[in-house]
Amino acid sequence: MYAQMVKSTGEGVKSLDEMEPQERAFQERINADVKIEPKDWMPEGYRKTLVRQISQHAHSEIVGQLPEGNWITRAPTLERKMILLAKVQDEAGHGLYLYCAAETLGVSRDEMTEQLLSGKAKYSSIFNYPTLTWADIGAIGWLVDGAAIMNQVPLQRCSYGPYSRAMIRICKEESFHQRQGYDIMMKLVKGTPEQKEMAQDAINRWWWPSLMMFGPSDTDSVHSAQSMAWGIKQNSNDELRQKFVDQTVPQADYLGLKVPDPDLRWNEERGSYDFGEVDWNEFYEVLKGNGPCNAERMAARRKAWDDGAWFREGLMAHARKKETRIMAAE
Ligand code: FAQ
Repeated sequence: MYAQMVKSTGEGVKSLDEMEPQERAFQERINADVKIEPKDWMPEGYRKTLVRQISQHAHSEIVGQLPEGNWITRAPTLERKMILLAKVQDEAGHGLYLYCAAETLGVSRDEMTEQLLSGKAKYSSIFNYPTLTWADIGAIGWLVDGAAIMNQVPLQRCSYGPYSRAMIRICKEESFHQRQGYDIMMKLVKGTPEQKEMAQDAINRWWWPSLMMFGPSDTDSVHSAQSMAWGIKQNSNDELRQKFVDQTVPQADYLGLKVPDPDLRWNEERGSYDFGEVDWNEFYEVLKGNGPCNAERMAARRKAWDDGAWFREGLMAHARKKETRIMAAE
């Protein structure tokens, strides 16, 4: 049984024998690959873990519009502007599906936003880095969406139905995003020496932050063991990071770009790449709010929330009026 398997690596994960009957029945459903739906009984920890992960994922999609949105007016051609605009709109849509999925767990969108603005909820570390050149838009599509797909394809099999179904739609769009990023990189490496240099500079700056997207190493991951036992996560952070490196290094080779890792080498025995240690100090500093763009991103979200206050108030007033009219007619 999966739950017992996880116990050997994860402290605090109960085995089936240690569970009360209701919790045991719940775990057995998960072990049998039956989806959990909003009205089903679930342990409070399962609900909280999902709210945390899904809302943080939703916030990431929304905050993730900012670094790319920055380039919409500066994209080099009309076609590139249209593609980038569509991509950024897709990210907004992903955020909305995910907020809706989290709402099925009894948390409102306003509460989730308040948690983001108060610093209680996180969003992905990757969006705290600046987009300095057009090549960064290529690198985001190729590396950031590439890492996002690697992480999100297994989430399509998440045990919670609404999250799993949202991920199926999102993954379809993410693969277009990854292709458009790679296409930008292809154009740049085939261009002038300056353009190729710009592409190399972008991979130099985005490579390590992309590896950080998968989260802390397995030994430091707080939630993995329980999340895997609950079928929320299917793979550990390090497993997915390794898969991403194995998939992406040949793509960099094809582009003629150098991955900025002196320790990167093919390991014949393991059939995958050995790679250097992520700078975990940098990762945790970004999580604490000390990344290059944390303050700017949060200021943008706060401004959007404040600017929308009149609209939210208007909607509520309209809903109240409508309700009063319906009640008066009854
Ligand atoms: N950044 O115990 P674990 C995208 C936090 S979407 C910030 O391993 P878990 C699309 C973690 O929350 C990108 N915080 O946690 C796009 C926890 O803190 P907490 C977002 C991070 O949840 C592309 C603590 O560290 N994707 O890119 C990060 O089991 C282009 C301990 O970590 C998702 O959210 C990080 N990188 O595993 C959009 C996917 N890593 O909550 C626009 C869904 C870890 O206790 C443009 N999420 N932390 O305060 C997941 O798969 C998981 O939540 C992980 C982390 C794998 C991110």
